[in-house]
Amino acid sequence: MPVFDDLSNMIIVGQHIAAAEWAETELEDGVSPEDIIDKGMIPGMDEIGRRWKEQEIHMPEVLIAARAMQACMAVVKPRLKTTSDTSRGSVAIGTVKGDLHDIGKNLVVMMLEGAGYTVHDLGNDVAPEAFVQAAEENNADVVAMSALLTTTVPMMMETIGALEEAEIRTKVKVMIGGAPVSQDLATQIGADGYAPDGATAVDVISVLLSGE
Ligand code: B1M
Repeated sequence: MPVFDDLSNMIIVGQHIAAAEWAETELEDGVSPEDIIDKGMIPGMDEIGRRWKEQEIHMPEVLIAARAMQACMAVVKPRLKTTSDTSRGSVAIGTVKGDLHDIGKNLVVMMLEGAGYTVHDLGNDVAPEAFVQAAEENNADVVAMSALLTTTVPMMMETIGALEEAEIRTKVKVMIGGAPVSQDLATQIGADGYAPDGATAVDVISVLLSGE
């Protein structure tokens, strides 16, 4: 039985090589990628968040933990099962303008790809016009926006405005997520869906595209 706390601790102290090796070994032993993410990686990053909030650590510690998180994701990502041979739909996703947080968004990307969606990952600091362009160029079914800062949440509304201005709002569904975001906010700004995590994001998009 893997001790997921070991992985959480490696993330916390930023041992990116050891963390990636731990994930690799446990995957070989049959542990599921979802368990590695949910029971080892995310709790590690949550603890980093708590320590930063309490001012027990500073930016360099956060950055090395983020690097360990990304190193693990690189190992886990190819092992997430793809549940479908054909694409279930096209999703243009990014973290909104002014916001550099991309760990959570990257996890959502992994879950969506694993579930069989074609994902166009626009990265972080994505301007409203860039979401519009990506949605048009890729004929996206969904525009998915992440924000981690309360100050960048208004960019979600601006992006929805840009989709309306480009006259493609009726062609795409809009989903939002990220720590300062909620279902109430989604309703308020006219987004079609909200997901608190990657697994729910898959379910929400599935419902949005089924037209239920
Ligand atoms: Co920043 N940061 N940060 N940071 N950082 C937070 C978010 C903060 C809460 C810390 C705190 O003060 N307690 C705070 C925001 C406060 C607020 O506005 N409410 C904060 C701040 C203030 C800042 C800076 C302003 C600090 C400064 O410079 N003074 C600065 C801003 C830079 C910028 O963006 N312009 C900054 C910088 C950074 C780093 C660069 C050092 C680094 C980011 C590295 C990176 O992402 N590559 C960083 C980090 C790592 C954090 C914390 C510690 C961890 C975030 C994280 O990765 N969590 C964070 C504290 C915290 O969250 N407790 C903090 C793990 C991740 C798996 O969870 O991202 O929530 P999360 O994603 C979840 C869900 O939210 C959801 O699914 C994911 C998986 O379950 N989800 C979606 C996310 N996106 C989704 C989209 C969806 C659906 C679900 O659909 C589209």
